[in-house]
Formats: sequence, structure tokens, C-alpha cells
Amino acid sequence: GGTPDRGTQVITRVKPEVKRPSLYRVLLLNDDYTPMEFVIHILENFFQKDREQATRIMLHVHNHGVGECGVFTYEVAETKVTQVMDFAREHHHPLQCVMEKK
Ligand code: NFA
Repeated sequence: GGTPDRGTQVITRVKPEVKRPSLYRVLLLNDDYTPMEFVIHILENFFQKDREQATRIMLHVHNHGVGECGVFTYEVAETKVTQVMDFAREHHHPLQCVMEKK
């Protein structure tokens, strides 16, 4: 036989890997030109808000400069931002939508 093993085993610890995904807020920013009704439409159609919730969020953005539309994982948040920015641009409104890590 060969050389006896004098302690060269590799010990692999496998930790139960369940990582929660990071979450991101999607925010709308106020401006002086985008119609209130257009912002409500976005909140209803891209963020599944009812008329009352959408109106409340729109008025919060209008009065405070910024407001939260929802909280999502990275990929979903990124998709929402792109959808809103594309839709606003198509309608020639300057509305801005951004995401930030929670
Ligand atoms: N400030 C805009 C107006 O008076 C309304 C608005 C609300 C725009 C929320 C952007 C975001 N027409």
C-alpha cells in the first residue's frame, strides 16, 4: 500500500442557505406638468392600486415631492421603473420614477 493518511481530509460544512432577497421601494417624483389624472392612471395600471389608494399616493407625491408606489424585489422594481418611464415618455410627460434599496 501507499502512505497512510495523516489527516488531510477536507471537511465541508453545508449551511442551510435561505437568503431573503433585498427589497426596493419604487418612488414617483413630483413635477409641475404631468397631469394628476395621468399619475392616478399609472398607479392603477402598473401598481394595482384602487382609485382611492391611487389618488392618495398621487396627492402625497404632489404635496411632498416624492412618494412610494410599492416595494419589490430588484428585477420587479426595475421592470416597474422602466414601464412607467417608457409610458410617461410616450405621452410626453416629464414624470420621473426611481427605485431605492430599503
Ligand atoms: N404636480 C402635478 C400637477 O400639479 C401632479 C403630479 C403629481 C405630478 C404627482 C407628478 C407626480 N399637475
